[in-house]
Amino acid sequence: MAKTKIKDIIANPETKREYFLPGNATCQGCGLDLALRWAMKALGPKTATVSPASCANVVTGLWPKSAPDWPWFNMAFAASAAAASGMKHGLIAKGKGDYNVVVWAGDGGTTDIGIQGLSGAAERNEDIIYVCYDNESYMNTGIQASSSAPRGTVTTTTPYGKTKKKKNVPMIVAAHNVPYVATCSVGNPLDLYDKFKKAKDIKGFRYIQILSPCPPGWRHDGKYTIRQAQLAVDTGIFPLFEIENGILTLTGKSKRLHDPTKRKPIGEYFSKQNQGRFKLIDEKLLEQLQKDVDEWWSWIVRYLVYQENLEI
Ligand SMILES: Cc1ncc(C[n+]2csc(CCOP(=O)(O)OP(=O)(O)O)c2C)c(N)n1
Ligand code: SF4
Repeated sequence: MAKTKIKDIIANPETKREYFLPGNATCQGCGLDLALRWAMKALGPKTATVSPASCANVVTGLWPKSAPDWPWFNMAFAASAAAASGMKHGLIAKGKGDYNVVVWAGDGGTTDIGIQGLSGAAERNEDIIYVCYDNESYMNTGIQASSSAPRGTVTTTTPYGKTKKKKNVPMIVAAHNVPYVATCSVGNPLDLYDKFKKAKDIKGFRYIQILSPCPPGWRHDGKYTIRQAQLAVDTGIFPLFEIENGILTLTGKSKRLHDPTKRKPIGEYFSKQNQGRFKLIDEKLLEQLQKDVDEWWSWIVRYLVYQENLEI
C-alpha cells in the first residue's frame, strides 16, 4: 500500500473533513483528540463507535452538541468488546454490515478492566476494530496507574513510582492469532492513518494501540504532546509495527530500530524535565527501564528471526 502524504489528505474532501469536531472538551494538547481525529479520517462516516468509561466518553459531550459526527455509544467499562460484537451482528442483520464497528477505549478500559471482553472477542474473531488509545493511566478519574503505565510512573495510586513494568497488550492480542494487530503514535499521524486505512479493509478482529500523551497526566506542557509521542518511538520505547496474519513488519522510524545503536537514549524520554510523571527516576530505575525496552524488542526480534527462517 502506497504511503499517504499530507497533500493526499488535503486534496480529498472525505479526508479533509473533520469527524471529531473541534470545540470539544479535551484538554489542550490531548493525544486522544489527535488519535480520534486521524483514525476517523481513515475510517470515514460509515463507522459506529463503542466507548467504555474514559476521558473519550466524557469529552465527547452531550447530544445535540456532541463532538463525534458519527454514531457513538457509551458503554459500561468491561463490556465494550462484547457490545461492539453484538452491534456488528445487529448491523449485519439489518443489512448494514459495511459499517466499521470500533471500540474506542483507554488503556485502563483495555489492559485491565476490558481485557476479558477483548480476549473473548479476539478468540471469536469478531469483525470489529478494537482501539486502545494509550495514555498509560486512568486519566479521567484523576490519574491512577493502569497496567499500561511504565515502571517509575508517579500517579495518585503510585506516589513513589510504579514498580511493575508496562503490560505488553499488543503481543497478548497477537497471541490470539487475529488478522491484524498494530501500534501507532499520535506523533506519526500518517503512519496511524495508513494503519487504520488498512485495518478498515481487513475482515475479522483487528487491534490497534495508539500512544496518546496526556499533558495533565504526564505532567508536560500541551505544546510538547507531539514531541513526547515521537520521542517514545525514536528511543525504541514504543515500537511501531503491524502484525498481519502473523507476519510482523516494523513501520516508519521503527524500521531500523531493532538495531539498538540507532535509537535515541531512553533518558531523554524518562526525565523529570521532559515529563513530570517521571520525577523520581534515578540511574538504577533507568537501567531497569532499559531492560524493559530491550525485552520489548526481544519479542519483536524473535518474531522477525522466526519469519526469516520460515522464508528459507
Ligand atoms: C465500573 C466502573 N468503575 C469505575 C468507573 C470510573 N471511571 C470512569 S472513567 C475512569 C478512568 C478510565 O481510564 P482509561 O480507560 O485509562 O481512560 P482515560 O480516562 O485515561 O481516557 C474510571 C476509573 C466507572 N465509570 N465504572
Ligand atoms: S485528561 Fe488527558 S486524556 Fe483526558 S482529555 Fe485531558 S489530556 Fe486528554
